[in-house]
Amino acid sequence: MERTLIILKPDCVHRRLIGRIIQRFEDKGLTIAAMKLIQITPDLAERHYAPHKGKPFYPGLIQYITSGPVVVMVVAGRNAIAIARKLMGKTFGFEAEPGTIRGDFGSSKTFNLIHGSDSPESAATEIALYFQENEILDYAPVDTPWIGRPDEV
Ligand code: 3AN
Repeated sequence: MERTLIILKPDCVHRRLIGRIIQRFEDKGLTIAAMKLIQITPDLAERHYAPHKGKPFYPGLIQYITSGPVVVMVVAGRNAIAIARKLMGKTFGFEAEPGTIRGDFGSSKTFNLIHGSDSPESAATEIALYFQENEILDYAPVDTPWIGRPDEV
């Protein structure tokens, strides 16, 4: 099953949107395989956002992601990475389509509510930054047979 790292960023936690946003992942049929509330340290933030180091928005990004509690989750399911990115919408709230998380809950460039891995490689790297393998639970919710046939073409 494909896995992706999702972070509900500090604006999401402060604005009490955790439940409503997690609901969208559940509604879509994805599975929460791991979840915790943490405060990201500057050191961890720098490792997570290493690919963006040197970009003009990098200092603000580190400041934002370390500014308050976040919810980190491993979300699993077939095509979990692409599905999560579609649920999130475009990076900036003012460009994201209505119906998406960013499109419905924000209009800012900086405060964009949520992170989701953008490829299987970054998902593996990012998940390892936040979770030990034994913290990630491998289980099949009872509705799994009705979420999608494994042999569908
Ligand atoms: P996404 O989160 O949609 O994958 P990326 O990977 O292009 O977006 O950027 C990573 C993060 O960097 C974004 N989530 C956003 O918080 C931040 N970011 C990217 N570009 C800007 C920008 N021009 N101004 C402020 N923050 C930005």
